[in-house]
Amino acid sequence: LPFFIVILHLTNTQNVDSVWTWTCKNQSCEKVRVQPESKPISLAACKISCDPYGTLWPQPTGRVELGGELVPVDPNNIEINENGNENKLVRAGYRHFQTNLQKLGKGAEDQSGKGAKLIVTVKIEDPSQMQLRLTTNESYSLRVSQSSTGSINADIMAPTYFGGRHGLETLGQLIIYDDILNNLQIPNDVYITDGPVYPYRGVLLDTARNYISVDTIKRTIDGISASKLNTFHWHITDSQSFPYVSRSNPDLSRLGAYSPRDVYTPDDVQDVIEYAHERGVRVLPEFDAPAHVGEGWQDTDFVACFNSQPWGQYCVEPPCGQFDPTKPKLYDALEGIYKDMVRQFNPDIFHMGGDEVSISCWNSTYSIVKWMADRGWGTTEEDFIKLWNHFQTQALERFDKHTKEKLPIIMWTSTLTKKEYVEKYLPKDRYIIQVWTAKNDPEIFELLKKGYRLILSNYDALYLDCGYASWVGEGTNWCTPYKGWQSIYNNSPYIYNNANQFLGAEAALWTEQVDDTAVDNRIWPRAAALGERLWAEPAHTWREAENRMLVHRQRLVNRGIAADALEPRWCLQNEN
Ligand code: CP6
Repeated sequence: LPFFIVILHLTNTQNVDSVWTWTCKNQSCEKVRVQPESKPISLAACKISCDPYGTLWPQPTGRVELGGELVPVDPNNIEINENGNENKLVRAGYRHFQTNLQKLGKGAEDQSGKGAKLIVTVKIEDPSQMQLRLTTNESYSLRVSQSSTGSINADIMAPTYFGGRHGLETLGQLIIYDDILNNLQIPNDVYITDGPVYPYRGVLLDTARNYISVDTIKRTIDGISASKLNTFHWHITDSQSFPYVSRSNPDLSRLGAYSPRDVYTPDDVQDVIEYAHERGVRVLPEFDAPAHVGEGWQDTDFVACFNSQPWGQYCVEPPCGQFDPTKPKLYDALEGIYKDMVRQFNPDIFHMGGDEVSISCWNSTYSIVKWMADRGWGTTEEDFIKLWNHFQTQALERFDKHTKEKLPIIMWTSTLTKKEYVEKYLPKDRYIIQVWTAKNDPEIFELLKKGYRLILSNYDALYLDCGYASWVGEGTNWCTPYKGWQSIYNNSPYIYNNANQFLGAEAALWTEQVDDTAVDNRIWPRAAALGERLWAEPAHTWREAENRMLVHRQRLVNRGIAADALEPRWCLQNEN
């Protein structure tokens, strides 16, 4: 008979969550069957009263008072107090806040005239700070209270727009969809002060191994901003394709894109940058060189080893390709691309790649070895490092011609960043090193000892791509096994001495085995785990964050991001 009742329940309700409700007291919750006469509290409501951080992701770092009662709000009755400091950016921030609310309440009953009015005020101390930088203050405070007339006041204060939009994101996360009452609710007595621990919180997307659509890039940016990450690192070119349409050299994408449609036009790039900017996200362009070039450069003689066979002798993945530093006209071509990128992206930091240079590629190119011999150089590793330095110095000089001030340059760890070379060729006041080897690589400790600023992308936790690639070699795993969000959550710059030299970290999705069909679920919700790690540097492990992670994953899905499921839905309905 009990079995029968459950079946009846399931068939009688449209939403399985409605079969159960939760009652919560003193941080402990009990699941009970919904009684028609009892006041139901949904799971999301329970999470607000049961988790010290409610439904928030990432957890705030300052004061967190989530009190009062949950009161119904009317998503169609929101007043935005522009407060005299409105500008285009602030108005966009309000708009995106409202859009996210509409998505949350998609299935909700119309609350017109029923729920409380929500009055949102954002005070930005310095609205003239329009560009996100490493020194930007991203903090905010948020107060939610109910007035005597019943309306809900949400007051956000922030030094910059970038803090203000984090405040709006938090406010949006406080509003929950109650699946039993089928309405939106907000706690009516909240005080939060909040700000990030690390200034650089990134996600890399490779759009060269496979073309990734602008829509998918935008959804990725949606997830980044929902998780209070702040950097979209755009690995926009590589040996396999050149989808970036360069104004100064349109031949590159004409010859190097997978098709005339699989490109990023200046309008596309502009669109992505603006989209990200409004959501508090910097777009960081990478033009990877001198290795990782190839397609697109066919009409030049600037690239060595392109399509060389057997490719394993010249690079780590076909079709190889590496700039020939001895060609003077190469630097004119690079300058054109740098100029295009600086104008379009207006970057505050630039990524010059520098990874996986193959000495044997240069060493097997007769004209290069001869050019070196003419200068009295030999062919030792050190000689090739000198050649590489010749490239890097000239490339940087050309780059610097197009910026007002000298920008910080990011480079991947490589032979050039080894302890015997790094200080000689990459001054630490100019270069930031992005570490991609395993977390216990001794080179990381050397770079810290020397005082470099680092970004952590250790592949044993932060590489999101994975799988078997037949072209790497029979039976060879291209990367370590799939990392769950838990190992990403537990990975921290904090394990190192001098952790303060880490500007932050970045999760990377390389796309040899990924295209539009899988980007969302490879990145999400795992990159959100990095979001909390970098925002809050929590002392606890992933267990304490698990309930909120489940809620956040659902939030990403509500906003149209195809984030992976983490557990059976049963776990969302049952604590622990
Ligand atoms: N492409 C580029 C890649 C990788 C790197 N750079 C890479 C290397 C090793 C692994 C995964 C990705 N595919 N341009 C290294 C920074 Cl395991």
